[in-house]
Amino acid sequence: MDKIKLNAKNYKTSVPIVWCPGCGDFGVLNAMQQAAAELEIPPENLMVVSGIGCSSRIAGYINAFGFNTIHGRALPIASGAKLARPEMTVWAAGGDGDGYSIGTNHFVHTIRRNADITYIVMDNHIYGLTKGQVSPTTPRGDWTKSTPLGNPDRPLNPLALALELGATFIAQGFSGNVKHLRELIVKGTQHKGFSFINVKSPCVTFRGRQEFNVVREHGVYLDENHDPTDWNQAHEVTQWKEKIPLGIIYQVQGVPTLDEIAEDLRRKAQDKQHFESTKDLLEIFR
Ligand SMILES: Cc1ncc(C[n+]2csc(CCOP(=O)(O)OP(=O)(O)O)c2C)c(N)n1
Ligand code: SF4
Repeated sequence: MDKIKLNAKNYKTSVPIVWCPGCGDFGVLNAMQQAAAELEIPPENLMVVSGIGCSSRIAGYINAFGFNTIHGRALPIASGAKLARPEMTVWAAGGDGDGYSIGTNHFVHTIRRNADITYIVMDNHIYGLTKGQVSPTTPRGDWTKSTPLGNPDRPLNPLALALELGATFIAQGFSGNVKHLRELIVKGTQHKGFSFINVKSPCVTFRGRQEFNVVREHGVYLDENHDPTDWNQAHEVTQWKEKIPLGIIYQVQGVPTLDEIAEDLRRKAQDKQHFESTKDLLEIFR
């Protein structure tokens, strides 16, 4: 039988989309659906796991296995899904509040384990769903509903954090450039290991439409002068103050993934039928 050619429409669902008109997350949804089609992933081989937030609703809007889990917990659940079904493509998605506040611990440990999943964060610098409180990426001094005198905290730099933690694929996209974002998602999905894509995805309701212009004015697309395999160059890019880097910032191949390590342990445990002592059991972890 001829293979059916998939297109972005095959990844749409009938679930009503309740995002505000103009929300940046529409661009991310389009890019994910287009990337799935380009990668020709049959919907039954794709899983989208999210946390809680406006952005996390995305799991319901993509025709695939979907799990809108609990706040900050998309990554451990996505890692578990990948361990159970390594042949599936697993995407985790959510917001900056979900991933960099309550979910920070999972961000750290999923990077450390190099789970072979793609994590797409819709970074709008605010808590949208709960109506406009400060988030870890809100710029210092900005007014929000929970910082009426201005945000007193320095914003978190998720790109620098991921690089320092040893992430094997780090990219940044913009929901206002769906084509570019689609390419990043395709490359992130093809990467063997944890791929992290931070997406500037404006919340038009609680931060305003001008956030699109901020990215258009300050965004710099990385070109052939940037070598993503060079950690020092990547580090420099993550420290930009006035410019916003867009593209693949860092990528390193050949780092063992969580499912490869688990498979190796499984094989070693099966090879060794009996354990004489705890010492024997511990041997397999060496
Ligand atoms: C344990 C827990 N704490 C707090 C909340 C309330 N809550 C829901 S979404 C959210 C933040 C959402 O912000 P973000 O992840 O940036 O997503 P956005 O809505 O901006 O897309 C919070 C604090 C919750 N659902 N569960
Ligand atoms: S509140 Fe903000 S993040 Fe939520 S749907 Fe509306 S524009 Fe998007």
